[in-house]
Amino acid sequence: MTAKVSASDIRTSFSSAMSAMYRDEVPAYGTLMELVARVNDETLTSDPELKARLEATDNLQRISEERHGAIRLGTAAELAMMRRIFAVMGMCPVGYYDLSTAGVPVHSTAFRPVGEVALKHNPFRVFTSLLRLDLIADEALRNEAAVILAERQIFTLRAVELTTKAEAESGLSEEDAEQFVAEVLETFRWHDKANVALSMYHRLHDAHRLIADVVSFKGPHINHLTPRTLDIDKVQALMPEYGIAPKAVVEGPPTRKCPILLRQTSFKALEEPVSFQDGKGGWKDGTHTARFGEIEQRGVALTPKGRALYDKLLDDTRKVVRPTADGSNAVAYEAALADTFQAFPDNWAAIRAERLGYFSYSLTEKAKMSLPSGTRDRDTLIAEGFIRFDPIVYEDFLPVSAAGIFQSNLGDGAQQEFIASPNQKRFEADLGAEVLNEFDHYEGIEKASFEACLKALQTRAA
Ligand code: OOG
Ligand code: NI
Repeated sequence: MTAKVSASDIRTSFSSAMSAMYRDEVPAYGTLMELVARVNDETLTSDPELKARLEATDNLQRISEERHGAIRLGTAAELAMMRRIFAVMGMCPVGYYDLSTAGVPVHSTAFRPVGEVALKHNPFRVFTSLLRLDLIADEALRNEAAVILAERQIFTLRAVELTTKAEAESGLSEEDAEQFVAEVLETFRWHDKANVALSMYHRLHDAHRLIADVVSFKGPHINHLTPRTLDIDKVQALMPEYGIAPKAVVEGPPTRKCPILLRQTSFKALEEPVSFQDGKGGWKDGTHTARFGEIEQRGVALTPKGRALYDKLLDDTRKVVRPTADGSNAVAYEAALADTFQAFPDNWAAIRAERLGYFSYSLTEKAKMSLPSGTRDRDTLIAEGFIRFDPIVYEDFLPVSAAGIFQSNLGDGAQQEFIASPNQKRFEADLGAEVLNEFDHYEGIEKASFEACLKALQTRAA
């Protein structure tokens, strides 16, 4: 039997192949990567404490390679197959996001690695949405769209074969893994020839721009790829200097000393030439706007209590000022956000003491030289300097932010109302699996880290 490549190694190859392809397809993504690398270097140089913490927790390495992408799928069968493909790369569906409330006719999950080891190896994630034709009022159009989607095949035959083989043999050989990456990449490729006629495209587009984006093409082109920055305000400020126009406001929490959850900003989608079918076997020129750039800064994962506080403060802010698409009230929004979030403690000790965030525990240098006096109490061990705590990175997404990212790329006048109709059960039936609850996952990591500390102390005491 030939040796198998680990799922994490396949994921790493895939993530870098995807990055190379997107850089080729969307040059502004390459520019953004350069800018992010520069800002990250500068941030680490000017903040030795941050650098030391990232090194101590083995998290420094992953940051320059870290990114997430997003795709939008059309059918349940596509979603189910996508799940099997991501599983070969060690990526599981985590979380359920209902975006109908925000005027986007999709619901989503994030495929990502779980567990500390896999995350440190490579935390590549793909925010994956499924189009909800059930939210489209026009029944005739709904049926036509369903027919078009049912006919397309977004996966290569070989990608499906290799996935089946990986499932049967619990992994892939090096040669198969290499081919698997190349074949799966095809699904994410941009197609400049549409699947439909221009008139159909316009009808879909009039129903909702997102429907046109999903139904008109042969495959679910990757629509953005997002590097992680250590200072999003700096990148946002420098973007114009690099010839990139950022969206008006950064999504998520305000600037803080201790970052929480996730902050994101993006640049507007590009209008790209596309050929549409003319119904006579030829092509007709048109354009489509879908692909954009985004950056993110990640902070501590919040407990349900912390998340409830975050949601409340964001909601309170938006009652005062709701950011408009044209950015005309950006300054007022940022001021209101900063003001409201005064209520969220901004030092790690308080965030931990109030059980607002998740932390991982590890032994200090002191604990390696001397032993505590038998106590197993966490707070005492921390107070006496035997155990240190570090924030656990939030690895997921935020529905309000995701909606803001979607909206900033839907263009003016695209605001549309849908009846809120979260349907996680339906999504999971289509997916063919349940999505993992993110809170349970973070809690497990926190608990395991503390138990490992106790075990190490006990072993040495014995
Ligand atoms: C996905 C938007 C959500 C994020 O970072 O919140 C997202 C999409 O536009 O398909 O990627
Ligand atoms: Ni994104």
